[in-house]
Amino acid sequence: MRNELYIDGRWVKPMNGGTFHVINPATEEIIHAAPAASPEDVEVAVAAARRAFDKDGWSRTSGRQRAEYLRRIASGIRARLGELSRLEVLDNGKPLPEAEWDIGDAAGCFDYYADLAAKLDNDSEEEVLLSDGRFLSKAVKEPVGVAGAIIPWNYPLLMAAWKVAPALAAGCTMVLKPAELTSLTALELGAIAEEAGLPPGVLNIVTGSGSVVGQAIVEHKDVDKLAFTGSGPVGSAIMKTAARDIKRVSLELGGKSPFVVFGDADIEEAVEWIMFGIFWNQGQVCSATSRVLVEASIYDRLLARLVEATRNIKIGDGLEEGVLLGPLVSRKQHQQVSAAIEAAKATGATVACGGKRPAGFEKGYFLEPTILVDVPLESDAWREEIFGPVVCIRPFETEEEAIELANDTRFGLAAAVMSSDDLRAERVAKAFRAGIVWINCSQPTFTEAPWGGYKESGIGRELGRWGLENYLETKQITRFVSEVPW
Ligand code: TXE
Repeated sequence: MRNELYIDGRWVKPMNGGTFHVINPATEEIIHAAPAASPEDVEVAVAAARRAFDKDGWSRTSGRQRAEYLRRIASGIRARLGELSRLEVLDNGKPLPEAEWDIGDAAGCFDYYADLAAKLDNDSEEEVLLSDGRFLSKAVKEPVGVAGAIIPWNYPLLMAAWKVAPALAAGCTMVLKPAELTSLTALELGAIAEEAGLPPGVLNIVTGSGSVVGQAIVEHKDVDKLAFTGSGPVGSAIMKTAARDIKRVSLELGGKSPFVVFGDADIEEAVEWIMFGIFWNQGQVCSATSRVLVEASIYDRLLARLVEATRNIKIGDGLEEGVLLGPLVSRKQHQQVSAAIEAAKATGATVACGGKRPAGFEKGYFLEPTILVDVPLESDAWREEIFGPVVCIRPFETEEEAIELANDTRFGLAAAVMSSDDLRAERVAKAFRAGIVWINCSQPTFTEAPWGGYKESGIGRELGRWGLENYLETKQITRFVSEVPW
């Protein structure tokens, strides 16, 4: 485990010598003292990124050259998949198979953007047809500059990959700040970038608190673009500060995503997808389908099966074989989610199963997977993101009512529908006001497909070619070619 920051291609101690504790959420043990950067460290990191972009010429390298580095980073991640996955479990708590999945995906993300970087060599210029024949015009894609990335703790390395890979592919340089709860694998990414021979300053990794290190990145005049994934209030504050010098922003914030199950859906399959949609990663997923709406005709049967299956979920340390639900990431998260369950009960909701610390777990931030019914529509439990293994479920009578209930939220990240009637599923998918919609499934995520939210769930899209666009500017170059005077 590393105790230095990765700045300008070197490993350095924070200037003020600061550290913070890394806690294993399964045991509550302090496992490491991670480096706490200061605003002065951010200053050096941004200066290095600026120099690498402007003077050292990363922005002028060919896409093919950048693709080489990205592929080497992908191989570096794959070569250390086992070690990185274990670190992720120690830091975040998730079950090991989930961590392995994430790390493999992170490597895939670098490979994918390597391909797009190479393609940019041919795709970055596009002829623009003008009505005035005296001129020739083209639109040219160029990297936006120095990007600052601030990421959350639920998918530590994967969220870093979602931002670092497209930024570097586009020709941007970057200062990355992981969440203070999960810094370990982000620092390892620095070591992998170093081994890949990435030029100094192209990727800088500064760990520490949001209000100090994150804020310093957000406020820095030499940062051209900010990419953030995290809570709504912090996203909103970042957008406000970014407005001061018109920084580009992309934000991926929370959600309260609905899952609509019609009476003609297969109940067993629906139960599987609902569980995947809310209990994977302990429900700490921005797109978690936390509000389930079930057609009244199958509601009782589906609820009974869901409760039965949920009670069978094996809870434990993420490193233990067969565990499907690990601890929440931190004491604070455990307290918040537990408080949300208590508040739901106080508003009249009933706990159909779960709702408390599991028996036999005195230590660790463990919480039973929880199903809430009779949740009032105006209550926080129905309207606010809980970000834990807690699902609210209620019946509906008509398609119209289901759509209305699904869209009655200030969020719009994801939504899902299950029905054996393809036309209906397609109709409902189109009616959802959400950036990601799943039909007859929930949560599958693809590096190639756009990811991002409507409404208060964010702005901009990550992944796919849309993710690359986040880090590109479009320049018009027009040439006068006519003999004819003006
Ligand atoms: O988020 P924060 P937290 C939601 C979820 C969760 C809640 C709180 O509901 O319960 O947010 O989680 C950095 N300037 N999501 O407190 O604070 C911080 O260091 C710059 C949804 O962990 O938003 C971290 O790196 N940066 C979400 C990152 O922001 C600041 C994933 C996210 O932390 C900062 C995580 C500041 N002033 C939480 N303050 C999703 N969309 O997936 C904090 N940070």
